[in-house]
Amino acid sequence: MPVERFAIIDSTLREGEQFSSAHFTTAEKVLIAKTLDEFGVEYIELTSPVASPQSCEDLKIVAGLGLRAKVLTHVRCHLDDARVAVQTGVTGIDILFGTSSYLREFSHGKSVDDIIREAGTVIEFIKDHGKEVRFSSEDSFRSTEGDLLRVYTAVDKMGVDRVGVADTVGIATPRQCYALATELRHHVRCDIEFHGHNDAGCAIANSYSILEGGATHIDTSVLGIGERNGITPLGGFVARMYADDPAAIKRKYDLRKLKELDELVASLVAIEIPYNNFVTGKYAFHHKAGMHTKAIYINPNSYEILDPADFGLTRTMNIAHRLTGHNAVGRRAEELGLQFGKDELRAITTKIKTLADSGPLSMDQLDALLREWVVA
Ligand code: HCA
Ligand code: CU
Repeated sequence: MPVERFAIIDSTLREGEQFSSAHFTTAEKVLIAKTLDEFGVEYIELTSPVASPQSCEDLKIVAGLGLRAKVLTHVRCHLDDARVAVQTGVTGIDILFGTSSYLREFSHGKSVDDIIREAGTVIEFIKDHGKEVRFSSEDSFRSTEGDLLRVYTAVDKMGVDRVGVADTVGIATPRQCYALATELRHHVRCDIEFHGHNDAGCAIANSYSILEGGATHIDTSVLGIGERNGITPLGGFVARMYADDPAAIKRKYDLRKLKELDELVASLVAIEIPYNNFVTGKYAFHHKAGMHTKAIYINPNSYEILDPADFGLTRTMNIAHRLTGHNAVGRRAEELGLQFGKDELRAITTKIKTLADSGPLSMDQLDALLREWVVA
């Protein structure tokens, strides 16, 4: 997939604000926005200005920072909301309407014709004010395809910049995402955005598949924070795209900022970065078993598709355990300036494995054992 073609809409300051423990102050929003901008996301989406008086103030402040990233806000498909949003200095406005039978029956009670008519008024108003406009259908994957396509086709004709596909409940599969995008490409000329929740663990795969099908914009948040267990995480999505084309991703984004972003947001919402997090998890570049460490010493590509150095990180190796191998032990000995013959190295390795059978060893213990072997 041509990596140049897609853009990231980071929603840490909108979807992310809906995360259980998120409550960003103005200064924190500014810091997150600036760091995202340094990373290079193309868009930053903030909470609706009608959510609260402070939300409106903060939106104006972030929109006025002069960032390279375009600043968006996210509002309901109401003229009242749009009227406030166009006065905040944002580049674009994301509007949202529920098209699924659930939302039509249990939320707003409107027909598809009502939705199209109301969207028309709001879209026209926003365009008249010279703003980018995106129309998204909430809970897209539980909407009937006929309804969805009617709505998207209509808003495309009205001149929206993007239509948004939202997997609000995290039910979509990669195959469905691909199929919907290819179908949509036959009906709309505008860009296609995807917003995917991660309830069933498919958010990154869905984002990737929908791009393959012809989508152009992906919503992310730092660490994936959002409602429930959140949406496509920025770092994981970028890792997926990097795996396709490292050089192109490095040109597009400052990957070395990812750790700072993950740490910043984790601390602001009072969580730890998960141990298995993409790229920035404590063990994301950790190697243990003998077969792995042996190959990593020779060529890191053998067990790493992401080069930690590209993200400003370093790999770690654990060789003090019973799954270790003589190659890794030999390398460690070399690092300590010790030389052993092949047979000796095998004997030392057997000793390490036997010791480690009765409990974990530390690197210090392993180093001591190597040094004592020389003396013995
Ligand atoms: C929600 C709204 C939303 C909107 C996504 C979008 C969703 O909080 O329910 O505007 O594309 O997941 O549907 O975040
Ligand atoms: Cu959402």
